[in-house]
Amino acid sequence: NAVIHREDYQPPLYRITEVALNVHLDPENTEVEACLHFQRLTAGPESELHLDGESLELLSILRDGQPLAENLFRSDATGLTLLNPEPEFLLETRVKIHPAANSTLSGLYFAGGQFLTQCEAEGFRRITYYLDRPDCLAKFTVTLHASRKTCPVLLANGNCIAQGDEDNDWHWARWEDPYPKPAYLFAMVAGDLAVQRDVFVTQSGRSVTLEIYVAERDLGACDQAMESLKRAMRWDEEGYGREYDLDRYMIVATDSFNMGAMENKGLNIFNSKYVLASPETATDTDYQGVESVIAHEYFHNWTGNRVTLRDWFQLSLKEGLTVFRDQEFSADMNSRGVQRIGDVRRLRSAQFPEDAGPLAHPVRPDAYSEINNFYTATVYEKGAELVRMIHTLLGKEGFRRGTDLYFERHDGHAVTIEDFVEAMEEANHYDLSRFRCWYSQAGTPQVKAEGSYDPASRSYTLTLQQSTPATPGQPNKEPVPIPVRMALLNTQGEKAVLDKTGAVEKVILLEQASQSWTFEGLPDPVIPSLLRGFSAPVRLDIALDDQARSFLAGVDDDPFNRWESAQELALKTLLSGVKNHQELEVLPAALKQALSATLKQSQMDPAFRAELLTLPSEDYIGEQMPVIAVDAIHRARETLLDKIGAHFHDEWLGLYQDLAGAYERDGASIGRRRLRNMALSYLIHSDHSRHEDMTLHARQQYVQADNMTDRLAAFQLLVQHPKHDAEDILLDFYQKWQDYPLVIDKWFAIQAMAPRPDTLRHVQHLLVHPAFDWKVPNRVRAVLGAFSMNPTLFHAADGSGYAFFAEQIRRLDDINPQTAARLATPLSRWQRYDKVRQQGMMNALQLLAAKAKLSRDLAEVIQRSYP
Ligand code: B3K
Ligand code: ZN
Repeated sequence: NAVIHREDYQPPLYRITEVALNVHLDPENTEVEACLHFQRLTAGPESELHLDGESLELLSILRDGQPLAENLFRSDATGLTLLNPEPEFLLETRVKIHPAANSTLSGLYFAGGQFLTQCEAEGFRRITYYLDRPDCLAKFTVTLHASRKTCPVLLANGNCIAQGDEDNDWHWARWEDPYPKPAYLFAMVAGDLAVQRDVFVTQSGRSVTLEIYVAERDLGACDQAMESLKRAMRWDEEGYGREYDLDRYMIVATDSFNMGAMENKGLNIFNSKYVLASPETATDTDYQGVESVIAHEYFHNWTGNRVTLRDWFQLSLKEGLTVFRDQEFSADMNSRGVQRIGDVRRLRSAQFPEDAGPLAHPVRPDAYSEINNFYTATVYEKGAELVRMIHTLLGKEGFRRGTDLYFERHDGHAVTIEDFVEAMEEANHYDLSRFRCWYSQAGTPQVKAEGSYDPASRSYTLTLQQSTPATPGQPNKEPVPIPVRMALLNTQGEKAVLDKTGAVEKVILLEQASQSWTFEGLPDPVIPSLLRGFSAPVRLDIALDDQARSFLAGVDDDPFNRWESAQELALKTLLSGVKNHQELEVLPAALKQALSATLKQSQMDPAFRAELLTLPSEDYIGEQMPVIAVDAIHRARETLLDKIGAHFHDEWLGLYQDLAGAYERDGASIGRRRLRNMALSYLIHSDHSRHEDMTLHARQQYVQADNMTDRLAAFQLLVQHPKHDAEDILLDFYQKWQDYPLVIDKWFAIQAMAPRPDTLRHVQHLLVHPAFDWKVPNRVRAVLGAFSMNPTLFHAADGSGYAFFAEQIRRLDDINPQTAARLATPLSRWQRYDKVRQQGMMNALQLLAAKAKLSRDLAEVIQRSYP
């Protein structure tokens, strides 16, 4: 498979000024007529023009109205090549495609009775011959034709400018998008859809029609999406001065989608998971997911669409920036501290492992063979952290000056990460030359901190050292500039004055391999609070004793660091329990004290309190070990949960009772449910020592809950309990919710993640359950994706989990290569396990490598995982 290199970028030979499409929609055989106006851009010797095209059946081809002679073009599996093209010409092609047979969900596909498209990254070439690259911007007019009966709704980007009837009960609609755009932002939808409408008045007083298209019976579940959209539109006006630019904004929900959502100009297409939410069917987490993805896709209108990408290596230009924007939006809408903790948790659980394994790549990659494999946690989440660091370095106003200049300069253009960094620099007269290294260098930097207080000079000296481990293709690493937000806390927990300006918090910049700072005029010893708010995506190694950590967990006014200190305390206990299980016989004093303090803080935001009381995940514990000790980690964590459950049994029971309340959707109620469900989980863990059956509480909650958050929490505790028989509950849940695919996905996923010895056998049954569907990615992820995150069963020492998993991925690859490749990535982490498991994982990779007709997507993942 050909590898594409960033350095080889060449501007296009031609531009396409205008595109007119005529699409006759039929599930079996759809015909696409494309009329493209080409203009030569660069002089040069090239006498061929290649148009991308995949799985297209060419029916006819005209140039300037005349059939094109056979010796003037050639077509193959990658597209159409025009020989000796004129400097300017009109090309008309007619092709046939097969939407119902398209299970890849890329290009035009027919699923759930609807026609839908997905063109990012390279799906448009599966619809018609085209210059399918993001730096080719054109104006599109699209005419859709379809049966009025099955497809009463016909949508495409922009404005509907005409429509009418046709013979045989068909009808048509013509859409025009006034903004030139790359083909990856093209979309069309046809089907029998209901719509919820609203209006948003922009800051300049224009009315924008907002439309959410869903199946009729889901009309009642669109409020969260609609409200989030309006909040996002307002927020982008206020925070960035960005106004929406079309008269309508449409969102379509589908159950058949490869990822979360897609920002097509004026016509977003969404996985229904990020649109539909009602209290009975969606958890609080689901509601937050809707809010953030709706905002994310909306923010793309400026960061991605108006200013787009020159080439796919620049992907993080739109994704990193847009993730940063959606994270900040969510922080403004909810609790900033809790939001940051969640964002960092995601970064650490997905991006850090990626950056430490064979799939590591820079935020701006240098090479790929299948671009869809680069929609990664590194490009998205680490990319967002880089933007956040620039924000930290320039300050809020400086950052805004930078984005203003960026939009002013590049509106309507296809640009690079370099252009973004330059705008930031020039608007602020700030030199980011060394910062650029963050974009080109893979791997997570490690920062080692050492500090000492000198009573004689009343000063504190802090030394920071950085190093970045080697990653594939990058054996030697440069130091990167690392902004470290810091404070020094005195023994009363107050922040000490750090300099003559009276600052009590500072951002110091670690640029060298090693640097020291001295802070003077400190009458008492201090404890450092470093990397506040997680100011850089690094691993911080700081030797603090339990007492200092417990102190910070109780008093640090930086919510992230306060949480981090609590995590570190628990982590230390867990790691020593992994090594020697007997260490867990008694709860360590510092941990006990920190937990007890948090349990007493009834004034504290309950969501934050729940964060402080959550133990690090098994994955995170494993991440800290040279070799992930799968079973010992599970055992240690379960034991610690039991101990904490039992020791604070009365407190958990008290919380569980006190926090009961009627369902509301405000932040306080969400936090209350979160903390209460955590109390329930600890209560069940307290069983073992008390010989009382706390699952009765869960059963009662399952039956009585008036919302999905509480019902699902109880359901999960019962189904995943290693000893509890929950067959009746499983059946009941399924019967109640069988008509709600998103809820049934949860039913599948919770079973696949259960740490029970019979889970593999169970998962095998799930794959032949009547509700299982290989063609629906949400369902496949609910079983296979969830199973691959099951820390003990996926990693069963006998290799049964890996072998089973590889078999299924092999099957999926023939149906949906993009999803297969993504799901396969956990196998890439084989180096992190013991020899026996390594062998099991390598066998699985070999089984996949040997597959006939291996997709380019999966081939690349395997090849990089196991070179
Ligand atoms: N831009 C899309 C992702 C497209 C993925 C293509 N394989 C969603 C988003 O990031 O907003
Ligand atoms: Zn995005």
